[in-house]
Amino acid sequence: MSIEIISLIYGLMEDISPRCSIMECKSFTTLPNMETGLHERDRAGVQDFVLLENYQSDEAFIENLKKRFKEDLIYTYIGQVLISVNPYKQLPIYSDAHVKAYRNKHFYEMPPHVFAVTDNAFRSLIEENRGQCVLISGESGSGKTEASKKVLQFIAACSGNQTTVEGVKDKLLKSNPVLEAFGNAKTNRNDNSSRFGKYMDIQFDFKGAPVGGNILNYLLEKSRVVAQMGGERNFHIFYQLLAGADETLLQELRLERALDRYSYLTDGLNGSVTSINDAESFKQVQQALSVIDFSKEEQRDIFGIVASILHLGNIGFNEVEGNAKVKSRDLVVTAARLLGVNASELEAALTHRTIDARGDVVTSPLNQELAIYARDALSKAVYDRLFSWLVQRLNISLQAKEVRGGRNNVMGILDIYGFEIFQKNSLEQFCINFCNEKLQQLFIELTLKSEQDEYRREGIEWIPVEYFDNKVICNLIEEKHKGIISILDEECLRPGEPSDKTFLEKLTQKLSLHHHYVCHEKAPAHIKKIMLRDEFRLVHYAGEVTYSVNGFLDKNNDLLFRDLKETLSKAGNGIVRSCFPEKELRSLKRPETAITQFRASLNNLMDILMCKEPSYIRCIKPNDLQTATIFNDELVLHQVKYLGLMENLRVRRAGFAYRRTYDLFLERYKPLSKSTWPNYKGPGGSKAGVQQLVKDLGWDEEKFRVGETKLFIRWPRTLFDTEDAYQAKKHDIAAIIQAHWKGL
Ligand code: AOV
Ligand code: MG
Repeated sequence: MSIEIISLIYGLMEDISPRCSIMECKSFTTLPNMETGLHERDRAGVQDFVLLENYQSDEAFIENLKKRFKEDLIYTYIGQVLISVNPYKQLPIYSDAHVKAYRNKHFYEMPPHVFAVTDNAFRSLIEENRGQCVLISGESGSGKTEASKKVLQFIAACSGNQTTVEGVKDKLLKSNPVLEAFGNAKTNRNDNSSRFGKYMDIQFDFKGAPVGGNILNYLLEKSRVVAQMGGERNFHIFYQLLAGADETLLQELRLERALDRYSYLTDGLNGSVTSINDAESFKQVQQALSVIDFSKEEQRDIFGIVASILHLGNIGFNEVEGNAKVKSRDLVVTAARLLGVNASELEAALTHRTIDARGDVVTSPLNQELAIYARDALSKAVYDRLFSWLVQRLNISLQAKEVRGGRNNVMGILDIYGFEIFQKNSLEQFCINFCNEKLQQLFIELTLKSEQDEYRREGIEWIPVEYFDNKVICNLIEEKHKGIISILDEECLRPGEPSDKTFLEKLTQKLSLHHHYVCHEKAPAHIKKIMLRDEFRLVHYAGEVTYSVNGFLDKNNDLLFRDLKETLSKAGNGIVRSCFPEKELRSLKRPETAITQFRASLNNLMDILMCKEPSYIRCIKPNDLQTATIFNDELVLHQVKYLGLMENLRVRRAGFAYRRTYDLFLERYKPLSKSTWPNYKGPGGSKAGVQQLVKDLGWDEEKFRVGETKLFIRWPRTLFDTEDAYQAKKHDIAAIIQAHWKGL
């Protein structure tokens, strides 16, 4: 065989470039979506904002989103970033047929969809062995959790179907109703609001079948267990249990169906929510628990804990000579029985406090106020630890039996609580909004900054795009020694009599000159009018939020009296016992404050995400009423602005859709020119080879730029044409080879 034919075969087998694989085995006989987008422009706007003529205009941007929203087209791209507008109604776009249609398609071949983003990420993972993460952001109620479920649905539907894999997929899917029951609640923003952050890794084998998973949970808003704002509810599970449990279970738990019997359920919204069917959800939770192999005993313990909290909430106290006395002992007995602890011991622990000061053990009675505090701290701690236990237990069940894929064969999905502004905002909102700042920072790092940095590095002529970098706000919150978190911790640990008030004074003293911190004294008149003396205000990237410092110190200290911990460490309820290990009592180290733990876990999360290839879903809420069809221009524009979507578009528009290293580009497309086939032999290496090649292909100057190490291509169409030419050539070459073999 001639050398030429051998190298031809070699060239064909070397179907290289992972990223080039977007076009492998694909002849674009159908017009790519970018083109369809152009044709459809009038009816339903453009599918990719990059195609928007008036791309600098806010109005044009909103108009496009709105036009599409009215046609039930809720997804639009900015390049590879997916924008999703919550339709607040079920759309017929998530069927198995849709999954099939999006499977193995090039990103731009089909209309924008969360499935397209997932398929793209999934293929990068399998074909290139690059760890992926899907980052979903947007404010409360914008559709993050729903989007994360669609990602999971797509992966489950299009990956392997052996029995073992089916089992894993089932468990992954069933983990959602369980976590939502215990971790979601109705808020004034969202009937099914996530009150915890969730990062889920799905692990695949080398064939692309899911073999396991792992969930990381972030700071549950546990204060909700004991109190809710007007119009809001406690966590779903309490209502589900009361509505859905059969009579036998209710009896066993000593519960009655009427919600108003329980003090922990009567603070906020007293009753049911039309969008929620608690009884039905309870059945799903029970079924899910069985699929995830929770034993009967574990299930009994779980519901025992939930019921015990309802009973604890009803325990009242009298005060006799400054000492708290339990009002109704039978409630203590019931709660103690469900937790599996001694009733007298629980009663004593609720009304006394033991302090062990270097071996000097002193027990003193609590007054009524402190006893209530102790009771609520107990309920919150038990629920919070039950939640973490559930996540750990799910993880055990999801653990991959045997991992044969690479370490990178992992796809992460991040679904956190969205940015929120309530009437009253406390430490919980502060943490949630801080988390959103960090995520925005990551978006900036990974898209705006890194894109511009690459142009600079490659020496591509470039007009920098201005964007707001929220690092300044992240620093204001988390900078060591100077930030709000440090000031809060310092105040919590300080001897003397620190209080929320002294904390606020310190904040103002140290931060009043900061542009993103507004204190009462220095607030402009119109803000001062609406601010109270115990409040401070932060100018977040997504809007201004006024925080009330009431409770900041308590919540951050997160103190559970030793007597209660001790009682629980001996509990007969196995879950309770494992959640309050004895060794915690023996530890002399002061536990880290709530916010410090949260900051550490967030920074850990950022590290995990930084080393993965991200896909972005930016969710937008069309109105504040949770209803379909209303598109509030002003509300949407606000979100578009703070999500940095206009900057995102400008960077994208000014930039180049694709880039390839010279080596990879040349290796693939060298058959398209005589000067590069079978190898480019001229001076200047692959860079010069590529320059020669594109010249021979007749590319005009506007279509590309020559960087230091990469070729930058402005429009996808250019690449599609080249790929089509390559496919045609490949076909011809294959025919030549076949003829050659026949001739032998
Ligand atoms: P969130 O996760 O972003 O809020 P959700 O995903 O819970 O918001 O969405 C809120 C509600 O909007 C859902 O319960 C659905 O009723 C509806 N919804 C969202 N996306 C879709 C969709 N694609 N199709 C149909 N309905 C949808 V929060 O967890 O509060 O930040 O903390
Ligand atoms: Mg959510």
